[in-house]
Amino acid sequence: CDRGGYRKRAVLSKHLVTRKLFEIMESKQTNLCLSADVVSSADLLDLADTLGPLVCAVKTHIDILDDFSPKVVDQLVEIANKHNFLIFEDRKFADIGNTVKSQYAGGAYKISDWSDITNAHSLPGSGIIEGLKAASGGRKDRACLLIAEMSTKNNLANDVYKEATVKMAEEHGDFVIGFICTSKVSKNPQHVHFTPGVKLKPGKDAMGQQYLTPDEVIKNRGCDVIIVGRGITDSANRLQEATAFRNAGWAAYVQRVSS
Ligand code: UP6
Repeated sequence: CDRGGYRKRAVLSKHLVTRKLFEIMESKQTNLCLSADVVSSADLLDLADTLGPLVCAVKTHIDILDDFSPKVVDQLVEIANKHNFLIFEDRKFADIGNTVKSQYAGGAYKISDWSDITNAHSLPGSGIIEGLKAASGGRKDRACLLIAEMSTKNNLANDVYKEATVKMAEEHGDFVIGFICTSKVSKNPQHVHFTPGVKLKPGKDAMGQQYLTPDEVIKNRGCDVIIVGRGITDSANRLQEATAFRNAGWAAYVQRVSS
């Protein structure tokens, strides 16, 4: 039994970004987050504009662009507003508070200026959250996901690590809105579970990535958002493939909440 669908959870969520995300998911009927792991700005913007109507969020690795310029993120924000999706920079911060503060707000990318959501490893302890929060200047429209589990084979996140990560999230609900994970790690309905390593068929890649299906992730494991990269970007027809993921993710959600 589900503890309320996305719509209910939008209403009870205190964080602006959580509310906005659940509202987008419900109104666009999608729990698909596109992982736009491409190396050209033109390709990134084209993907965001073409697939924007199908997704609740576009996840970037801004530092893999060969031709980054600040203009790219301005354009990405425009496209996000046009199609109503959130931007999620998958920075995976992992340093001391004082360092991540500069990495988040400064440097070449100024992530906190344009990305609604970012993420961080919980490994350094809660100082990393303090640093990121300080960099966001108390903006209520900025949020962070903690990496509770990874999709990769032989990763080191054990149950103790996971539980401590969830506790950290609970203690920083004004900035941490959920997790990167491969299962439902928190029972708090305000926590959003984002799951990478998703393809239409289970499998793996040559470097430790492991794939689960949308059905497994959303229906069986109770996660909220599927993150899909190569399953879409490697396809000859990205629009058709993204539609297939969107439909599969949504059907799995509908089955979960109606069971
Ligand atoms: N990602 C994972 N696994 C994790 C955390 N993050 O795959 O545990 C990210 C990768 C990539 C995307 O950095 O951007 O999710 C997955 O891409 P793929 O669908 O092409 O495998």
